[in-house]
Amino acid sequence: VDESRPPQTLSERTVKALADYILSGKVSKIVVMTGAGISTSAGIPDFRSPETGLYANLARLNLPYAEAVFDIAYFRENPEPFYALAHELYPGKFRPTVTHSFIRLLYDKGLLLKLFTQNIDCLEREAGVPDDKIVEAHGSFARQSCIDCTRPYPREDIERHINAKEIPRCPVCKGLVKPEIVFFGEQLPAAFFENRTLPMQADLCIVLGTSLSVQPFASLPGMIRESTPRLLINKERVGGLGSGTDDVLLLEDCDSGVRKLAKACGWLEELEALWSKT
Ligand code: CNA
Repeated sequence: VDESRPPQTLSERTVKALADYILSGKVSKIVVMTGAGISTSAGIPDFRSPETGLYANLARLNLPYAEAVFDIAYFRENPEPFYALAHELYPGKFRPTVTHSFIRLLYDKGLLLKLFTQNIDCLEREAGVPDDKIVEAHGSFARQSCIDCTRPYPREDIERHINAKEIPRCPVCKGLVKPEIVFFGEQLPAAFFENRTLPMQADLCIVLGTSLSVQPFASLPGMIRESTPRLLINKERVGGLGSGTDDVLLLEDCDSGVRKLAKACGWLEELEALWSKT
C-alpha cells in the first residue's frame, strides 16, 4: 500500500472508515466482483489454491493439463472429464455462504449496482440476488445447449444425465450438449461486454475471493474511478489492489471479512438472520 498518497474519499484506509463512508448516505452504487474464493467455504473447491484447488486435484481425470477440463477443443474430443466434474459441482448440492448473503443484503438495502461474478455455481441467485443484478461473466449452469447446432437443451434432461454419469447429446443433431459455462477458447456472454463500463459509475467497489488472473474479468477493478474506494477481501493480495489511494485490504477469509464490514456498519445481526434463512 502506497502510504505516501493520502486517501481522497475515505478518512483513512480502514474498515471503520469504509463503514462511515457507506453510512454517510453518499454510497448508492456498489459494484461487487467475485470469484471462486467466495464459495470455498460452501465446499466447492476453487481453481488455484495450492493444495485444495481443483487444478491440484485433477490428476485422477488423466488430463493432459489441468485447464483442459474447461477447454472447448479438448471437450469436443473428450467430454468425460468435464462431466465427471459437473457431477460433483452441479448446483443444488451446496448452500450459499454468508458472503453470498452479504451481497444479497447490499441488494436489499438498495446499494447494489451490479454483481460481476466469475462463478458458475449459481449460489448468488440461491442467496436471493436477482437475475438483473448479476453478470455471470463466465456463464453458469443455469442454461445448456448443443455445441454444434446451439439448440437449447432442457434442464431436467441434463440433470438426469449428470446424475446418471452419462454424457448428454442433442436429440436433433447428436452434437455434445454443454452447460453455458464459458470455456477457454469461447467468447464471454454479451452481458459482460454490455456492462463492462458500469464500474465507472460505482461509488464503491468490493472485490471478493478471486485471484484476478483471468482476463478480461481481471480488468474490471481498473475501471473504477481514481478516488472511488475499493475493498479487497481475499486470502492474498491480487490484481494491484492496494495501489489506489482509497483501497482497503482485508487479506483473510471472505466470510470473516464481510462479517467485519457488516459489524462496522451495524448490520451483523441482520446479515446472520438473512443467512440462516437461506
Ligand atoms: P481462483 O483463481 O481459484 O482464485 C481464488 C482466489 O480466492 C485465490 O486468490 C484464493 O487465495 C482466494 N480464496 C480461496 N478461498 C478463499 C476464502 N475462503 N476466503 C478468501 N479468499 C479465498 O478463482 P477465480 O475465481 O479467481 O478464477 C476464475 C475462474 C475460476 C472462473 O472462470 C470460475 O468459473 C472458476 N471457478 C468457479 C468456481 C465456482 O463457481 N464456485 C469454482 C472453481 C473455479
